[in-house]
Amino acid sequence: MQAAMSSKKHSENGHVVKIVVSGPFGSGKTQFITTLSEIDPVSTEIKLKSPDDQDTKISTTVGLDYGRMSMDNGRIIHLFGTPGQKRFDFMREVLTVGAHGLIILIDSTLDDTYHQAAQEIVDFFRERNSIPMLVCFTKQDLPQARPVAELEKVMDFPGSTPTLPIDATQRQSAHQAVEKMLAILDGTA
Ligand SMILES: Nc1nc2c(ncn2[C@@H]2O[C@H](COP(=O)(O)OP(=O)(O)OP(=O)(O)O)[C@@H](O)[C@H]2O)c(=O)[nH]1
Ligand SMILES: [Mg+2]
Repeated sequence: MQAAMSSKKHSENGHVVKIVVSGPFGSGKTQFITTLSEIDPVSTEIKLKSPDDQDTKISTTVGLDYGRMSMDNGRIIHLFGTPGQKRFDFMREVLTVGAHGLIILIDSTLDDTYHQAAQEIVDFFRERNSIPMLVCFTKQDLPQARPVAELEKVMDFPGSTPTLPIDATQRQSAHQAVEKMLAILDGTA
């Protein structure tokens, strides 16, 4: 990732940006990358053995997700998704090497127990590195989604971490998250 090491601004034409997409099990990481990628995304899904995890979820990521997209001005964005299951925690560290930005996806529809798991992931990154972070609350299109203000109260984010409500299944909504991440990296957010 040579270009990423240069002192060019992230918004400049031709600049390559690496964004890691993380978050707890089932928060929408694979969906987010699939929605945005301009190439066939690389995925490492296996079927879930116990479908009691979530009614609609039949598979889980066991390695990584990878997708690539380009912005109107020529910026190339590499998206790397982590697995959500705890046994693959080490992949977060592996995938974060050389990353410019971190998007944490958190499911808006679940209760506070789930958000403790989300908090562990936020703390994991907070303790290990200082990569700029954007928190996106997914599934905001679903009727049971909790309001962002309520979710923010349940969680403790570093400093003034920006947050965004999204629907990871909709390109426009997911795209806004990447735009916001780039604005954070460029200091124009
Ligand atoms: N309606 C709606 N469904 C979503 C959204 N985000 C994800 N989903 C769905 O939620 C389910 C889980 O999404 P995944 O993308 O597999 O979640 P994940 O974070 O990759 O899961 P793991 O890799 O197992 O941790 C899938 O059926 C998605 O289509 C969203 O914003 N809105
Ligand atoms: Mg996944």
